[in-house]
Amino acid sequence: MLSAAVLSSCGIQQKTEQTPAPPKQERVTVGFSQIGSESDWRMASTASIQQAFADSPYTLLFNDGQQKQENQIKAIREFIDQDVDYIILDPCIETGWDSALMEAKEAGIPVIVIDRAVEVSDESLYAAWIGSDFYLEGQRAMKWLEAYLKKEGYEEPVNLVGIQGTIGATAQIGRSRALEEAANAHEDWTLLEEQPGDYTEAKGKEVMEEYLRKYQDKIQVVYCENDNEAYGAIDAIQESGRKVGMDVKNGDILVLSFDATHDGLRMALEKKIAVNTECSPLYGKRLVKMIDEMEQGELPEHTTYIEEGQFSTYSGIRAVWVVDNSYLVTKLTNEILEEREY
Ligand code: GYE
Repeated sequence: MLSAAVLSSCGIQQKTEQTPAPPKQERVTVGFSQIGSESDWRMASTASIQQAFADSPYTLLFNDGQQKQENQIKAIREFIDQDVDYIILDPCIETGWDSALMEAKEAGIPVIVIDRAVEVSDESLYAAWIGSDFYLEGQRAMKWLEAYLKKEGYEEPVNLVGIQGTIGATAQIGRSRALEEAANAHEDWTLLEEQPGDYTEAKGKEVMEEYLRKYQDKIQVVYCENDNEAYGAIDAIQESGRKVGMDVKNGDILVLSFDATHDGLRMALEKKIAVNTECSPLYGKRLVKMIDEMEQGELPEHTTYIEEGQFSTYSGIRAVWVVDNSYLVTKLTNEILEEREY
């Protein structure tokens, strides 16, 4: 076969079919600044968003901020330069976003904040926020613990340690606050120490090892601010020769966790995590729907909280009360675990 170059060099004109080009339809482009890939939750959030946009008429530009705010700010500026139609931001920490968001606003690009929140001088700097009530999650965990110890007739003093998330992240602020308040509210509870574990398994393990060295057999409860930290803490406890479990009276260390990812639920089924308070990472479809509506000219809700569950194998607590509301606790089963996709 002769190549086009040879044909043209022989002076033979190639005939190309002249079908009229379809009218150019600009695809709506969405820039997504993700925090990083620190946890199973985060991977599930990324997958949910990428999948939903792949199934949508929109083009998603994805940026991984590697857990650094400066990278996320850079990504926002790049999205502005690329003239995207929307920006989705999951902010690693709450503060420091004013100028980047102002630049997006001036460029006429609506910013949808998801999961963690931003603390800005002017709420009109972003179009909408959708995420979890992290303080409530923490309160539910603490209320469950209180009810559990009571039901089990545990009357000794309780020493707790906290492994926090990334300091300054909304999820950390809310969950730590709930722990601190609950410890203050119970005379016989002592919060021995809190340290950040950055939501990672490695850091969770490191912090727990330090706690075990420092406090030895004084610890009854460890409050992990996500599942990956809990996996690390569980490892550290088991390696130290102590047992994780729910039999606090006989020296088990009781582990509380958040997220309720598949592995987190599996460990709850094995009673290594006493109660796992859910935090949903499934933002994808909600975001596509929100953009569909905004494309139709609708204004999104400025603030939306996601409803979440709580799981334990312990059937003695059906619900916990926080202020005036009661929240169901789901008895964890194999079927629930099997249904959990992330
Ligand atoms: O709990 C943790 C993740 O912001 C709610 O971040 C999210 C938290 C989640 O790394 O696993």
